[in-house]
Amino acid sequence: MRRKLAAGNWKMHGLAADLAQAEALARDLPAPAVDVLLCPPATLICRMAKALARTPFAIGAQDCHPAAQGAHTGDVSAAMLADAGASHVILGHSERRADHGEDSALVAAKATAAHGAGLVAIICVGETEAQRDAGQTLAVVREQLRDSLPDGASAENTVVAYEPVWAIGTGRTPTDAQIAEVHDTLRAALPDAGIRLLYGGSVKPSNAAEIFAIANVDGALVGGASLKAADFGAIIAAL
Ligand code: G2H
Repeated sequence: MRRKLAAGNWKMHGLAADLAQAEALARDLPAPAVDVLLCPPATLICRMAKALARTPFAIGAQDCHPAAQGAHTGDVSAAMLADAGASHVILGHSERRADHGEDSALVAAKATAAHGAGLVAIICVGETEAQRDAGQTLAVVREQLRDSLPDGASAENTVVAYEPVWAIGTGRTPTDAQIAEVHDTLRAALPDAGIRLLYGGSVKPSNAAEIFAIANVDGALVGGASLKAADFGAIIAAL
């Protein structure tokens, strides 16, 4: 039985003052029956890890460099993130694939680096609207998964998130049948039956319970709704 995971992706949102949202959520939330993870911008990892140290909340990053160290101005290594207090790192999010031209081979290299530093890699895959309209969804996510998963991926070190690009931040979500079809496909392709499979893309309190009831959905990667303590709390409670 895979334990459910609610992961909040703050993206490029959040200043020190916003830590109060996370602290309030951790303080007010009844002991969660699921794993909870918050991934703030890199600047807040250290402070959030300290603020939430005695709570069930884990802290994650949103990217890492594939190298352990070196002349890579502006980048952050997996070991640095672990040193700052992170236990997870999101990799291959479609915003990084689009904004920074990241391909699946680079995502796999980053995941290897994350594993080497003891981090759990949350590897994102998902089709664009044009790919879905062209009937390519399953082929696209299968290929992304095959090429993004590093050797040695297991339930202990890897989570996969299905995030249809057209559903991210748009308020649009796939039908239950569309989510089920992709999750069943990804599940069948995963090397370890214990690897958790999250859905991400416009998850909010009003649709969380329905999405979480779909077979092979082991939790959610939540963007916008994770920025408000009440909304993220409601999503955690729906898991
Ligand atoms: C998808 C998701 C979080 P949102 O990117 O990873 O964002 O919930 O805002 O669509």
